[in-house]
Amino acid sequence: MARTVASFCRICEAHCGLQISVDDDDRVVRVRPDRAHPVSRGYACIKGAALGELHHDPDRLDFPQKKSSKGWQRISWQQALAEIGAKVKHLRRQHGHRSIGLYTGNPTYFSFQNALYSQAFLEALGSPNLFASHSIDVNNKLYVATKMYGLSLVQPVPDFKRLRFFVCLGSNPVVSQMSVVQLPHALAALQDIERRGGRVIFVDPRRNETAQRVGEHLAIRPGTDVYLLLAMLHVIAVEGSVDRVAIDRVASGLDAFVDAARPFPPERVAALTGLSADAIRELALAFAAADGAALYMSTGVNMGPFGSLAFWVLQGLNLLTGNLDRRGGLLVPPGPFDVLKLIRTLGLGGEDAHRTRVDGLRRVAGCFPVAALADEIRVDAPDRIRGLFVSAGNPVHSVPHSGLDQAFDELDLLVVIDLYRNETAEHADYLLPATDMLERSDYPISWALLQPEPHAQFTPAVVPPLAERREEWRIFSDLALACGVSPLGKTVLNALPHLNRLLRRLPGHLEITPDHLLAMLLRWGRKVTLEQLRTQPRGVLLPTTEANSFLGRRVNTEDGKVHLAPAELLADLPRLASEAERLAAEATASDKQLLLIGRRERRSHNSWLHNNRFIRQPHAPRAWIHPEDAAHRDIVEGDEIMISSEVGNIRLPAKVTSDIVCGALSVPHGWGHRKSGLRRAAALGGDNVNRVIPGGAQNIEPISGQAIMQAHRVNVDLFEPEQHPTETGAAYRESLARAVRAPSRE
Ligand SMILES: Nc1nc2c(c(=O)[nH]1)N[C@H]1C(S)=C(S)[C@@H](COP(=O)(O)OP(=O)(O)OC[C@H]3O[C@@H](n4cnc5c(=O)[nH]c(N)nc54)[C@H](O)[C@@H]3O)O[C@H]1N2
Ligand SMILES: Nc1nc2c(c(=O)[nH]1)N[C@H]1C(S)=C(S)[C@@H](COP(=O)(O)OP(=O)(O)OC[C@H]3O[C@@H](n4cnc5c(=O)[nH]c(N)nc54)[C@H](O)[C@@H]3O)O[C@H]1N2
Ligand code: SF4
Ligand SMILES: [Mo]
Repeated sequence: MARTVASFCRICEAHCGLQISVDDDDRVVRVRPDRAHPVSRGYACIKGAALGELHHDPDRLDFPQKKSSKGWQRISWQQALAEIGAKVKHLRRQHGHRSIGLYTGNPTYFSFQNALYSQAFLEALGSPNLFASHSIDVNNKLYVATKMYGLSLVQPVPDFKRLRFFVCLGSNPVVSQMSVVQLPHALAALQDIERRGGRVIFVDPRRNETAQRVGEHLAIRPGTDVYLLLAMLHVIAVEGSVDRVAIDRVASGLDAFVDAARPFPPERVAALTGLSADAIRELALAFAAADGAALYMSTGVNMGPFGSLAFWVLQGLNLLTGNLDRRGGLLVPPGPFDVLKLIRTLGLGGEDAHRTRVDGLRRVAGCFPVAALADEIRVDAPDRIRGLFVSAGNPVHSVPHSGLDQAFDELDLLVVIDLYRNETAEHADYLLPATDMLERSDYPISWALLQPEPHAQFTPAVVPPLAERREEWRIFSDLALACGVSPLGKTVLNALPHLNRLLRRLPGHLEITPDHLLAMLLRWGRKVTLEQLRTQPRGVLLPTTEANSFLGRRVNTEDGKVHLAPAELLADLPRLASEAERLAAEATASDKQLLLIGRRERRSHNSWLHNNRFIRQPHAPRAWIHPEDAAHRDIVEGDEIMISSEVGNIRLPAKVTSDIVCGALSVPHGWGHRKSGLRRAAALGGDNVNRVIPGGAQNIEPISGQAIMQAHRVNVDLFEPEQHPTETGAAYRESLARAVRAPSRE
């Protein structure tokens, strides 16, 4: 029956409300922003509008497939489950529980059922070998929150509606809608701050697309934000003074925290960051004086060489200036039920004793750094990883030069659960087709603590699954049964004692769906029930977060105080001095390498929406280079340039622009689909920037395991085909020519 229903997008944190129109044959004919949605209020980006095309894309995986000598062959679910189950049983028997691993990619955390059932599956198999995309994204934030607040998911969110001073480091909200905070239509929210007479300041080596439309811009040298933040701390707490009594009441370690800033007065930091000492001082003083302010940082800094130190100083500055736990500053929403308690009970988000075999790396928020995965597959140990499941991820493409493509070929079993045959799937033995977000029910639980405007919404599946696609909860439950273990794992069952009791009383064959679990969790929270959410498809607003509801009350450290001087962070401080010396020397050197940085684009989402015909990405992106750096290398707009590092090289057309600082080069990730089942994406050309970014466990931030992906030194030259005769594939040149001809829509 033709119908239009309210649902919401789950591609990014914003979770925009959508109106989805479906015809008599269950074809999704139109997806529009929902004006009546209480939080997104009619905002959605082109990716959300493209969900219908995602659902009907002819390149989607529709059936289980098995790789054979003749290529991919369609098989039945029954065969796939039986063969995978037998293989896993054999590997565990021969080599132990640790021989099985799981990588969960970014879309996992946008699916209640995938997040829950995939991790429960691995736990049921008795293996700690869980790897997740957050170690190539935000591990620094998760680690620092564990150290300062006792749990990884305590990530104070700016109170955008009341803020008067917002400093945004390394984020481009117009394009990304930010990260680790739920803010649909970020541009409007930021413009409102200015309209209220407040200030918005972007710190970015690029005058990014947001800074072009709102606020002020400080053009910083890549990888140096930590020095800027320390200089701000210097101005505020070394040169100035803070309310010691108030701080000591809720936090410990103030002196050691402030001491970290002593070596970094603005005058010294000016030479490192490329900002003037006056600008740094003005920023610090204005921030401290503002009536309601927030410092926020995202991937531009997370992925840099000092992501953890930077986030630590940033959190401390928010607290020292009295902006943490106040209206108009930053708040810690409690969620629809006690999410922190649940996480604590599940053992996620704190610290555990598991370590990787090779480098002894710790898990952060329950997961090992994916940069270590290739080593854990190749290590000469009896229980090295031999069987791997990859769910909603594309690590071969998204992890810096990782050796994963070769390591995956050494596995005895690789199973990929995805919407597409992506680059990782090319190395798999089995492909299992998952449902997309229109084909499954959902509640955005991973983001429940990250809502400046607390809100609860549930969506049932909008359409039935096409072909033989299956929901992840069912895939993981069936896999568990085929492997001879219980579908929900011990931790989930123990965390929900009433569920455990219920299960024992139920006849054995009855299934517990994600909706059952959700109903139980919401009932426990007593704020809203699933029945209510079913009748209000746009969800309900939850009470606004109270000021003074976090500090001294919900901080999860042993003494209930915020830890301002965790030993692990203090121990990382010496790295700052050696890098400062290197930066100072490079600032005066001639013939410089450029610092490679990333960016995102509106019509793109990591590595997975380039195939979408509705989005119509016109061409692969260009590398931004400053006119002086270009002139120095005889590069003009549209020229093909070669970017090379110690690990590889890539080629892209250049965009010459003074919107990027001299000395930096900006290239987005996720591109260069050549070997995959994404036919349209492959035709767009482009190259994968992760081929020039050094990877592996040597290139992670030492304490959090976050892969370092910003500010690597690269050589940049005009590409001259006659000097590289083997590099000129006809197809590549053709796509490049197309890219240069097409109008730039960046
Ligand atoms: N150089 C560089 N590298 C980066 C970044 C960068 O800035 N620079 N950014 C990093 C960041 S922030 C992230 S989050 C990672 C992402 O890294 P990954 O999560 O490993 O990769 P994605 O490209 O997001 O791929 C997601 C996959 O999930 C599939 N998928 C989508 N929805 C579903 C679903 O509902 N179910 C299932 N089973 N599959 C689904 C898609 O088809 C796609 O193949 O990349 C990181 N890599
Ligand atoms: N359209 C679109 N939206 C997305 C995504 C996407 O791929 N496309 N991905 C989603 C995901 S997984 C994530 S994690 C979020 C990320 O969201 P954001 O963190 O906002 O990511 P970006 O949009 O890449 O913005 C990062 C900015 O950091 C700047 N930068 C680079 N290096 C440095 C540096 O050293 N210092 C400073 N201060 N800035 C630097 C870049 O120039 C860029 O403008 O976006 C999400 N939303
Ligand atoms: S901003 Fe775009 S991708 Fe993100 S939730 Fe909204 S519609 Fe989806
Ligand atoms: Mo991300």
